[in-house]
Order: sequence, then C-alpha cells, then structure tokens
Amino acid sequence: MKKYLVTGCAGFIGTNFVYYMLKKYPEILLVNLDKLTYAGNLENLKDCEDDPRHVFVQGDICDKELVTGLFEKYDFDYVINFAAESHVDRSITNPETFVETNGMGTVNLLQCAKNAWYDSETKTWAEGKKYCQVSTDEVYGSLGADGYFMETTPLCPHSPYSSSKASADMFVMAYHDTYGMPVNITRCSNNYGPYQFPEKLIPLMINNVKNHKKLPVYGDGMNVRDWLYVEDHCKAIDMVANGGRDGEVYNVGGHNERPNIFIVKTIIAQLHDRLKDDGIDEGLIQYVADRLGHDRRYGIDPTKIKEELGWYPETPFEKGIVLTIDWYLEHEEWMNNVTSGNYQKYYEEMYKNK
Ligand code: NAD
Ligand code: TDX
Repeated sequence: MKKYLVTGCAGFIGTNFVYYMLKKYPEILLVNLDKLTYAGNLENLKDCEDDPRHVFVQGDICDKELVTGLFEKYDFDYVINFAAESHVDRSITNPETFVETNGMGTVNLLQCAKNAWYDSETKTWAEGKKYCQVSTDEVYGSLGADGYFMETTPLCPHSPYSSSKASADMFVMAYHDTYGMPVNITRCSNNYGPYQFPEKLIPLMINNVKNHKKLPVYGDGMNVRDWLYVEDHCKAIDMVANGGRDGEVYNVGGHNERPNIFIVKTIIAQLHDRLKDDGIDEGLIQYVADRLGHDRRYGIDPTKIKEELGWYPETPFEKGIVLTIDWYLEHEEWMNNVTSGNYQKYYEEMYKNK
C-alpha cells in the first residue's frame, strides 16, 4: 500500500485530490497535513471523515518536529505539497506569509523528506520515494498575445505570490541537483470547480451574481487565463507522481484560454437562465481599478505531459462551468458558512479602494 503525505488538502485542489485518489485506489493511505488557515475547511472533507485511508493532521508545513514525527510514524512513499498561500491579491497586501509558507514551508518538507529517505552512510535514496511540488504557471510570468509557456520557459514571476512559488520550485530542483532527491514539479494553469474559496474569480462571481452584488472586474477585463477543471488537474498530479520522469517539470493546462470578462458574462447568463431571475444581468458588472502588476495572459503548452504520460484535459469549459455552477447552487450552506465572519471583513478591505 502506497503512503502519501499530502499537504494543504483541506483547501480547494487538495480536497478534490483526496476524493480523486480515494475513488481511484482501494488501498492507499493519505495523511493530510493542513494548518487550516482561512482557506482550509474541514467541512470539505466530511465525506471521508470515517474513511481509514484518510488521516487528517492539523499543523504547519513549517513545523520541523511535527513533519519529522509524521515521517517516522508513516514511512511515506510520496510527498505531494499543495499547501500554500494561494491568492495573488493577498500576496500584494501581505507578502511575508507567502515567503514563510510557500518558501520556508517547502524547504522544511524537502529537508524532512531528505532526512527520512536518504542514507548518508551509503549515499543512497530509499527505493520508490518521490517528492512532488504542486506549482503554478504564474512562475513563468506573463505572455503577450502570442506563444505559450513551455517547461523550458525561464522563470519570470511578478507578484509576491508567484515569486514565492518560483523560489519553492528552485529549492525543489536544488534538492534534486545537489542531493539527488527524486522529485517532480507540476505547473498548472487556473483551476476551477467544487470547493474553491470565493476570493478567486469564478466562485466570487457566482456568489455575487446570486446575491445581486456588483461584479468587480479588474482593469479592462481582457486579462486571459487558461482554465482547467480541477479534476483534470488531480488526474495529472496522480499521473506525474506515479509515472513522471525523475527531476522533470510538467506543465498542465488545456488550451482553454478565456478573457476574464467572458467568464463573468458566462456566469451571468447561466445564473440568469437557471434561476429565472431578471435581477441578474450584465448591469451588475463594475470595472474597477486594476490589480497591481496584473499579468496579462497565461497560456500553457501541455505537449510534454500529453506525449510522455498520456494526460489530456477531459472536461471542456462548457461542461466544467455547468458542473461548477451546479455544485455551488447545491452547496448553498457551504458558501454561506465560508462567507460568514471574516470573509465579509476581507471583502470590504480588499475591494474598498477599487
Ligand atoms: P487553497 O488556498 O484553496 O488551499 C491551500 C491550503 O493550504 C488550505 O487548506 C490551507 O489551510 C493550507 N495551508 C496554508 N498554509 C499552510 C501551512 N503553513 N501549513 C499547512 N497547510 C497550510 O489553494 P489551492 O487553490 O487549493 O491551491 C493548492 C496548490 O495548488 C497551491 O500550492 C497553489 O499554489 C497551486 N495552484 C493553484 C491553482 C489554482 O488555480 N487554484 C493553479 C495552479 C497551482
Ligand atoms: O474580483 C476579481 N476580479 C477580477 O477581475 C478577482 C478575484 C479576480 N479578477 C481577475 C484577476 C485575474 O486576471 O480574474 C483573474 C483570475 O483571478 P484569480 O481567481 O485571483 O486567479 P489568478 O490571479 O489568475 O491566480 C490563480 O491561478 C493560478 C490562483 O489563485 C493561483 O493560486 C494559481 O497559482
């Protein structure tokens, strides 16, 4: 039975990954280490709380003693590091926590994995171990109208978030190049789907549209993101962990580029029709001040993962957005719970000067 340390899996992608893996592998152990920041939500995991294949541990990836103890207890085969501060806007107002979790947290995981897996006397790594870093296309910077990010594209991050993720990627490669640690890095484009915290574009807009709140579109609304349904990302991570070549980076994306305003108008049209609500129309759109340093376009070339591992994005956007809206409509209580309390304060602070 393979044993995984999965971090940050009370958040959006990690939650989806836990369900994906439990469905796929009858025999597996997933030890889920999550600090439960504002973005982590144990309610997400309630459908597997009685499943012995999933063990939840509340804690910080920066905590050396805790992580060392987990390696001693479980003798992991894999580490898959999802844990991160993940919101670009928050990184602009508070960069330090991004350096701590995304930078120092990653280095702590790498060091604990090395201590557990590397025999310094024989200078050998234990068989069958791998460290996987869940990274982002944002480490490559911003594209103009043409071209795509390849794995060979130089790192050129702009925001404090993407800089902290790029720094983490460099440490992962440093552990590979210096100590021979078996590693992979995945760099994925924008995900959407169930359990995404409504600070990110799609769930924020769904929630605002439903409540007839203004829809804050940054700048001219023509920034382009390459949207990927979260389950397709989970599948890619599993394939890379189990079949990726040692020391390689794999880009994950789906040639599914859309300007932000297209996304917002799609959500308006969908909810207008499905809720039969005439209060929902494009008059809700409000163009607001642009995000500082706003990357113009992301576009992934996923040829490598397709050719080497046979991965492809199975969910077209037209289907994925319907599945996503369905999920949020069916999980009104989830949305109410995550948007009560601190969320209101966050929203007022983040959007007051926009
Ligand atoms: P998220 O913000 O929804 O979840 C992050 C999780 O990490 C939360 O459960 C939080 O409690 C936990 N966490 C934060 N700091 C921690 C710490 N110090 N120790 C332990 N746990 C901690 O993020 P997400 O959208 O699910 O993203 C997951 C990963 O995927 C991140 O590494 C992110 O950079 C990467 N990624 C995200 C996207 C996207 O579109 N969301 C795209 C590409 C890559
Ligand atoms: O209110 C908004 N209005 C708006 O116009 C918000 C929240 C966003 N936007 C724009 C900014 C971006 O161009 O929408 C686009 C998407 O924004 P986010 O959802 O914040 O995502 P992004 O900044 O692209 O980063 C995401 O994808 C890559 C994730 O948050 C990262 O964790 C991931 O690495």
